[in-house]
Amino acid sequence: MTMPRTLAGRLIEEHLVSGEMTPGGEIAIRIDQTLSQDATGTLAYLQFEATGVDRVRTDLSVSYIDHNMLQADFRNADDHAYLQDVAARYGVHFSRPGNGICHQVHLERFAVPGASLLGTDSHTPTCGGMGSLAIGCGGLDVAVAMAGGPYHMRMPLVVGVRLTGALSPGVSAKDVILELLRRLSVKGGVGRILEYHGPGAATLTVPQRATIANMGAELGATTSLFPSDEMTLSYLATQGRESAHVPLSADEGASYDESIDIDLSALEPLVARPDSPDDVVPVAKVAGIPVDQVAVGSCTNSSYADLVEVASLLGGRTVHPRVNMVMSPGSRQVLGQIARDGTLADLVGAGVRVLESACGPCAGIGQVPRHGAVSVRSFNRNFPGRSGGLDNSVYLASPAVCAATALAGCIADPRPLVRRDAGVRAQPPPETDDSGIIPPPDDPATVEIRRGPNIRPIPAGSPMAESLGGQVLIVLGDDVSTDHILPAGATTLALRSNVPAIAEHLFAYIDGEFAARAKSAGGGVIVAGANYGQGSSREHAALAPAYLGVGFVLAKSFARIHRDNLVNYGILPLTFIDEADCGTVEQGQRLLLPDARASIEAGATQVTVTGAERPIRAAVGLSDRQRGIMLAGGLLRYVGTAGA
Ligand code: MIC
Ligand code: SF4
Repeated sequence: MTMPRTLAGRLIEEHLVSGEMTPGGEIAIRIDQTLSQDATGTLAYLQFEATGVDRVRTDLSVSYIDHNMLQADFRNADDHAYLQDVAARYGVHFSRPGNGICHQVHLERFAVPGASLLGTDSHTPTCGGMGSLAIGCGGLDVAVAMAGGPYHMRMPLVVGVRLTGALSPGVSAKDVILELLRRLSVKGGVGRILEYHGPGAATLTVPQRATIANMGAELGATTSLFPSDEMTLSYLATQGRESAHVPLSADEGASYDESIDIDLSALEPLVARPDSPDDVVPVAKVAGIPVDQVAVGSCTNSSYADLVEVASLLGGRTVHPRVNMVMSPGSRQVLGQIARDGTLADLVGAGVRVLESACGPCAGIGQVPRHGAVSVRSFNRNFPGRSGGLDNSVYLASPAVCAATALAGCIADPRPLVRRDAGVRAQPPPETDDSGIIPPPDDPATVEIRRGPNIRPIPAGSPMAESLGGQVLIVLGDDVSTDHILPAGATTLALRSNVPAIAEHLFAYIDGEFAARAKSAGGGVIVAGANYGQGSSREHAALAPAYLGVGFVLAKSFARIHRDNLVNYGILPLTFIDEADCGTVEQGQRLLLPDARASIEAGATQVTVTGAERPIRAAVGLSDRQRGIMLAGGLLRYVGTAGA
């Protein structure tokens, strides 16, 4: 008799290409769909071109333009033109600027229950709300998947999150995931898939599930997954895609590696305080703090139902004079829906500033608030500097809390505003809009690819040296995010296709001298605490240090995507075996790994780093394949020599 399987276990098994499904072991899975966005996409497609494959080998690949839309100069538009041409040339659907945020549009128009989806963005698990096995990673891994290669990862633990009860009025799906962040922290999901089940899960709509799955990224989870059920079918029906529906759930009696219970009825509105998504408190604890900016949108909370709820809570009143309130609809389709049913007019009438369907202020791309501002956002991240200014205090909350706050001028509980007769629609009206999606042409050979001057070749890696090491360039604490390593925001986004230029911005908010120091030292070493590289999938946070000659990063632990990106670009991730050693390392010391190459070739699981107060034992933790990648000098060289 076969063992009852969790839904995650079943979907992984159905896509398994190699490896044993033992937690922690390396597995490879077949990828059905990929998505990319412009900020990470140019690198991904440059790398795809380098594979020499003449057409993507997935069932579906979509290239979205949603991040860098300001077009402050020619560089963004050059990236857009390159991405449009390369999509046409290689058989990729192209989602035009203005069509919406990749995760929202993918959920609406393309996500399929049971399919695997790999995306060049950390919030790709949003489509787990649809029952898709959706995983975020660096662009190079997606390039390999588009070329027909499988995706390699460590088999995660499967955590069953059993939901009971139902959300009370004024309490949102956002509060479910904030509650999990409160309980588990930004490290709590690392090496895990969160699988939601139970009677409470059945009460949630697909957009609500997508909000929860989206922000599982902030837990560090590999992905989050909901069953595909009647709710999924009714959502797909609104998208004219009923035929994509397959019922999916865990087998009866399936057992989870770990279990969590949440009673939805017991939840209250929650808020994450600055500067981390896991610093979560009940709204009552921060109520009354004066607020300068309220922003609703992002891939977490920009669905039709979210925006209708905001309009309903604003209820014909005007936002407080102190507050600048902005709203970005998740997709052109959502914008069309709220335009047609009058919601947009209500929002505009309330004094809300309407932005394009794009990421916008979520990653500091416009709408940077005033010096010292307090901003309350329906977004997913509030790491320092992400709003575009280091001196802002950013709180994360549901669209309902955002609406109540905008009216009050200070952080406020939405529950007193909820009207019984509000009649907020659970699902969007059945109107679809694919006018912003350009399918690939039948005759791609004739497509000429426009490459602007800012699109620079990716620096080639080189095979791993006999020894690694050098000056300790920086010593960092716990939970350093990729926003700390390589800031988001309009300035750096324009440089995403230009590695030498973007490398100048490494650690800009923490240590403005980093790039200069690394250059004058001819490279070196980074030392960090736990969960190094959490957050965004931007591989520039690995590629730029590699470009400046960083040979290894020694940390207490790593976030999944960043660790893989380091390996993919030939930087050796090492972990302290005795975490106390971390405190003995000082900036400016010279750390050395004398027989690095020989140790990796020999399959060493531990190495000794010299040069600090005392020798440091460090764990290597690479799979055989990753050793091959390290020795070759990065994934692209490895694929060229050993095959994916
Ligand atoms: C983010 O939310 O930080 C981003 C910007 O979407 C990133 C991708 C990137 O840096 O381009 C992510 O989440 O992976
Ligand atoms: Fe865009 Fe923000 Fe979502 Fe990243 S988290 S994809 S920047 S909306």
